[in-house]
Amino acid sequence: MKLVFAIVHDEDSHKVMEKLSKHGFGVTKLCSTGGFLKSGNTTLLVGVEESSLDEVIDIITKNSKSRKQVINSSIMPNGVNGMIMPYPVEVNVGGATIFVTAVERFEKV
Ligand code: 2BA
Repeated sequence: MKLVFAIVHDEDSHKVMEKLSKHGFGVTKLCSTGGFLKSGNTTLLVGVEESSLDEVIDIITKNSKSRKQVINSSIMPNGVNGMIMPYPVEVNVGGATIFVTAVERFEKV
């Protein structure tokens, strides 16, 4: 058995969960925060048999969009009396960041 951790955009999470459930996969949603943007995203946990792993990754990939997001980074420009100026930086976020780990033991009691 494998455990899939998929970090997706909040706006995609509902659709991804719906499709996974429709295909019979169990899924748990965790609210998470990215270290770089410091804004909310969603981490989905999916426990799955190895034979269905590709199907799960395919569903997540097909339903997670890539987006551009702008953050204000602070820089100290030369010659402006040491003032800190906000500087917009554009980054590409997602589709999805996916980790797959082995499950040593699985119990449902
Ligand atoms: P954040 O850490 O908020 O990162 C958002 C986006 O900012 C990233 O998108 C990436 O394009 C950019 N970014 C991240 N760190 C950067 C840096 N040091 N310099 C420049 N740009 C940077 P994604 O790569 O699609 O990642 C989306 C979210 O997935 C991340 O949100 C984080 O929550 C998670 N993630 C990504 N890689 C991870 C990893 N190796 N381990 C754990 N979580 C990860």
